[in-house]
Amino acid sequence: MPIEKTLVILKPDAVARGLVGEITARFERAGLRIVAMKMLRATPEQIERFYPSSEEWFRSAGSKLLKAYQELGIDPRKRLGTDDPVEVGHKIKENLVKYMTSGPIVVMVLKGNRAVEVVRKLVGPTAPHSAPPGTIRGDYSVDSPDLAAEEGRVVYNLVHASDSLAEAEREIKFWFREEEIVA
Ligand code: IDP
Ligand code: MG
Repeated sequence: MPIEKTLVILKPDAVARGLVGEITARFERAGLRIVAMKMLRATPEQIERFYPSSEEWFRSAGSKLLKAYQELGIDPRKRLGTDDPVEVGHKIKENLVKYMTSGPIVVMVLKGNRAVEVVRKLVGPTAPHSAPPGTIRGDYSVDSPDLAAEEGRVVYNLVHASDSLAEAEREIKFWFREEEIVA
């Protein structure tokens, strides 16, 4: 069945900038249906459990940041106290928790043909500075990993969207009870 459900989170920067309506309208305009939606203030524990905690995720996230630091000429041991990719990955997760709990968020389930892929396409790639025009991240932000690294935070990129159908199923269950999703 190509009809899928996917999870979208409007992150604290999207809410703070008053972009909830505009971003949501883009999904609706493309033909996706909202089947669940709520605003909440996430706890650090929730965000900690929501994002992956595998060694593989820590290593990959840490390696990406170490590369950005190297290009900027920043010494990761001075800035983060370590240059071990896995330990750096843990620091990124801490910063992700700080970002995602810094203000209210809007969590929603979108339904439609190939919803997972279509939503990722509308959202655009992780780093807003290189996200193409027409995507949400490209149209509403100029943030980049190097600027974020310099300021000791994660990239502010407005939106979370599930990356695969399996991830979407887990993430929808994480935020919504079955009876909160309309048929
Ligand atoms: P995604 O949101 O595009 O799926 P993920 O790799 O799942 O990206 O990372 C989760 C979030 O962590 C990103 O949306 C972004 O806020 C932050 N992040 C990921 N990679 C980096 C990075 O290299 N530098 C800074 N922040 C990052
Ligand atoms: Mg992701």
